[in-house]
Amino acid sequence: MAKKTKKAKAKTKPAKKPARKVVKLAAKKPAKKSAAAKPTAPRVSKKPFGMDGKALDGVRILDFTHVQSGPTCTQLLAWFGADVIKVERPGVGDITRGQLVDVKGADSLYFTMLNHNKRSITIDSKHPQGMRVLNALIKSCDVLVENFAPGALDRMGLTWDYIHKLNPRMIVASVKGFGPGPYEDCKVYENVAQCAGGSASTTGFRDGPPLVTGAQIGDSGTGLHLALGIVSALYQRIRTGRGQKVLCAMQDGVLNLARVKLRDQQRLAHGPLTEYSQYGEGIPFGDATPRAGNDSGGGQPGRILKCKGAPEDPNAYIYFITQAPVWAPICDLIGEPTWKTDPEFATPRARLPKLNQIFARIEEWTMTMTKFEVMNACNAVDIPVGPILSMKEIAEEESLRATGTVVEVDHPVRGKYLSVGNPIKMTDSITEVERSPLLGEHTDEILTKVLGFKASEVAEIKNSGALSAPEKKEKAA
Ligand code: CAO
Repeated sequence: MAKKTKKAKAKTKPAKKPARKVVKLAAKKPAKKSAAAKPTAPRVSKKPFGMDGKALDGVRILDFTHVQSGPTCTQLLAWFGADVIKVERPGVGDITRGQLVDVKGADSLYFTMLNHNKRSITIDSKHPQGMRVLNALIKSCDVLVENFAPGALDRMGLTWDYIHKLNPRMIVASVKGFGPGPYEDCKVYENVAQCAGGSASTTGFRDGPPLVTGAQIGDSGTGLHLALGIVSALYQRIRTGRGQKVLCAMQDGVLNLARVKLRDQQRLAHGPLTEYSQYGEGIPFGDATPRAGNDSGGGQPGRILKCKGAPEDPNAYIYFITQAPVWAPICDLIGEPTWKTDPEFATPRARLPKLNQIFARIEEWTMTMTKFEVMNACNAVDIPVGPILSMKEIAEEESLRATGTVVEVDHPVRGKYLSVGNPIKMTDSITEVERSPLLGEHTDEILTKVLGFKASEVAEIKNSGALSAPEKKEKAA
C-alpha cells in the first residue's frame, strides 16, 4: 500500500506511531471437508499492544460515498487502518464540501467531520479515461462502498457482474434508502429514514406531532451497520476467497435501532403499556405504539426533570430513573422516607399509576440543585441519572478530550476545529485522527503509487479531461 502524504493529526494519539504494516488479505485454503473451518491462526504477536499496526491494515477501500451515511462508514474503516480512497466528481467533490459553509473558501465542517483519514482522487466516472482509472482501482481494492441513488452505480457501468468479473474478491457495499420493495427506487435523506423506519411515530409527546431526533440514526446509524457488514464480509472472504454484495437500507437500520418500539407494538395486544405515562393518566391506548414523551424506554420509569436554573437555562434538566432496587435511597434523598413502606408507594406496581405525583415530588427536590449537584447526590447512592449536557458542555468536557472522543484537528485552510473521534476504542488498533483531504489532493499519488500508471499514461489521462472540472475539460478538448 502506498504511503500517505503527511497530514495534520489530532492531539490525542499514542506516544509512538505504530508501523503501518501492509498485509494484503490472502485467501486461505479451507481445512479439508469443512466449509466452516476457521482461518489458520497466526503466531501471537510479541509487540506491545498498540504497536502492531491497525485492525484493517492492508485493506483498501474504493470509497464512492457522499453526504453522511456512506462517509460515516468509510471514516470508521479508515480509523481502523483501511486505506480509503475517496473518488469525487472533478471540480465539485462530495456535495457537503460546500454545504453549511462557516469559513469562506474552506471545506465545510459537515465534510471535514465525516471524511477524516481518507485520500481524495477526482475522477469523472462517465468519461472513458475515468473508467480506465476506475477499472484499475477496482482491481486493486478490496471493497467498493457507495451510497448513490438507486441505479446510479449501474448507470456508470459499474454493475455487480462487471465488478465481480474484474475482481471476484471485491466486496460491494451499498447504503440505500429502502430495501427491495415498493420504495426501492426512492432517494432518501436522514429524516425520511427516521420517519419510514418507525422512529418518528414513536418520538415526541402523545398530544403533539411526530418528531425526528437530533442523533443521525438514519445516516450515521446505517453507516455503522454497513461497516459491520463489510468487516464480516472481509472475514468470510478469508475462507471463501470471494467478495459479496452488502446492502444496508436506511429504513432497516432505523427500525433496528427502534426495535423496542416494535416490541411494545406486540405487547399492546396483551394490555396497556403500564410504564407509559398515559397509563397512569387513564388515557386509553390506540392500536399502534404511541409517542411516550420522555418516559423511559425500558421497564424502569424515568422522566426529564427541572434543576436549578430551568427553564431559563434550556439545559438545566436531568433524566431521573426510579430504578426499583434504589427506591429506598430515592425516598430518603427527596425527603419522603414513609414512601419506602407505604403500600401506596412501596412496590413498582403500586407506583405505576402515580408516576406524575412521584416525579412532581422528585422535581421539587431536583430544582433545589444544579444538574451536576443532583448527579453527584444520586450517584453517591447508585441512582441512575443523566444530566442534559449541551453541545457546548460536551465540547469543553476534559474527559472526552482525554479519551480522544472529542479531538482537535488542524486543517490547512480552516485552521483548528473540533471533531468527534473514533467512539470505538481498541487496545491493539489505536486511532489517530487525520484531517480530511482537500479535493483531489491525492490524485497524482494514487495514479502513480497505488495504480502504477507511468508518467506518459498519467499525462494521457489528465489531458483527456477525465480528472478535471468541466471548464478545464473544455480547454483540454
Ligand atoms: N463522476 C461522474 N458522475 C458522478 C460522479 C463522478 N465522480 N459521482 C456521482 N456522479 C453522478 C451519479 O452517477 C449520478 O448520475 P445519474 O443520476 O445521471 O446516474 C449523479 O451524480 C447524482 O448522484 P445521486 O443521485 O446519488 O445524488 P443526488 O444528490 O441526486 O442524491 C441522495 C443524493 C443522498 C438523495 C442519493 O444519493 C440517495 O438516495 N442515496 C442513497 C441513500 C443515502 O445514502 N442517503 C443518505 C444521504 S445522507 O443524508
